[in-house]
Amino acid sequence: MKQFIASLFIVAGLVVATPSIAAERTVKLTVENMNCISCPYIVKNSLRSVQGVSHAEVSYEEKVATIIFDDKLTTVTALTEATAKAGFPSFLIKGNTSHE
Ligand SMILES: [Cu+2]
Repeated sequence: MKQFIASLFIVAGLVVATPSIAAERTVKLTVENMNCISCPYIVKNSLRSVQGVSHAEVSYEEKVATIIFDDKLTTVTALTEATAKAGFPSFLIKGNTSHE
């Protein structure tokens, strides 16, 4: 019973703590159509132009974009739309949502 109560407190703590850390998120997108070494720069610039993005790195070798953004200012959809508009459709492959 003691353990049960202790675990309840842990769960409650997590629920309370989540909103305060929810602002900054890191996601990885798989990026299509990158076929030369200039492409990552175009993708990177398209991502950095999105309001709320604080960091964007694109790996040409892995075809992966890593983005740090404020989820109060933008969404993953806005990020994938930004790369798609630049000619590079992208898809979420990993994100630190509250469920992970
Ligand atoms: Cu290119």
